[in-house]
Amino acid sequence: MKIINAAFHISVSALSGLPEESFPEIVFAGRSNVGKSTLLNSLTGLKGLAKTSSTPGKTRLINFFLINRDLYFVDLPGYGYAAVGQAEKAAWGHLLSSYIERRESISLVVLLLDSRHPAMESDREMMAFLDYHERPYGIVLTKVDKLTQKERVKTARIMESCAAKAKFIVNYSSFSGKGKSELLAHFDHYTR
Ligand SMILES: Nc1nc2c(ncn2[C@@H]2O[C@H](COP(=O)(O)OP(=O)(O)O)[C@@H](O)[C@H]2O)c(=O)[nH]1
Ligand SMILES: [Mg+2]
Repeated sequence: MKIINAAFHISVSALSGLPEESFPEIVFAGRSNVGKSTLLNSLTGLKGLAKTSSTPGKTRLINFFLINRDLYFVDLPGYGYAAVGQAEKAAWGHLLSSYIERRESISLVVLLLDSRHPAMESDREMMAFLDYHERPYGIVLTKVDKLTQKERVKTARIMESCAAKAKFIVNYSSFSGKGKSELLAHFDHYTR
């Protein structure tokens, strides 16, 4: 797909605030600081669309972006950030999991994994959760510009073993643009 139009639509902090299920939703999930906001900005070509931050754990809302006026990109709260309180963690966890469980219009979940530390405990839990709820998902390995050759080999090996069910695995760098056209091509199968 080609993104010709992207605009912030709404942020919600509870399921009751979700917009009507008018469009297919491509959902972006990943641990805090994995590079999700940066990826959304790079995909849409709009630098300020999703706020990026080098302070992890800041995004606590589900953000909807309307793409080409017929698709939502949905930015989920980052998970697995240790420094937030247990109660707060449970609250986001609930919002995130009930959204994924119940939302009919989700067409694809894009799971972002840091290419230097792919498939950590919380990532594996997320994959198991998506499998259990039969949500199709693809994997994006972020920040590949930071990988050494040795890490590249190690990451590829880890991905072979843990992601048999993923629809795709894309190596991505928001800084160089690597992986962008490949990822957008995969999205063609999940739009209307
Ligand atoms: N080297 C490199 N750094 C990145 C890339 N994408 C994001 N980052 C950095 O990772 C940090 C977290 O990014 P952000 O998009 O805010 O992560 P989020 O918490 O997942 O939304 C920021 O300091 C970004 O500059 C990338 O492709 N390459
Ligand atoms: Mg973010």
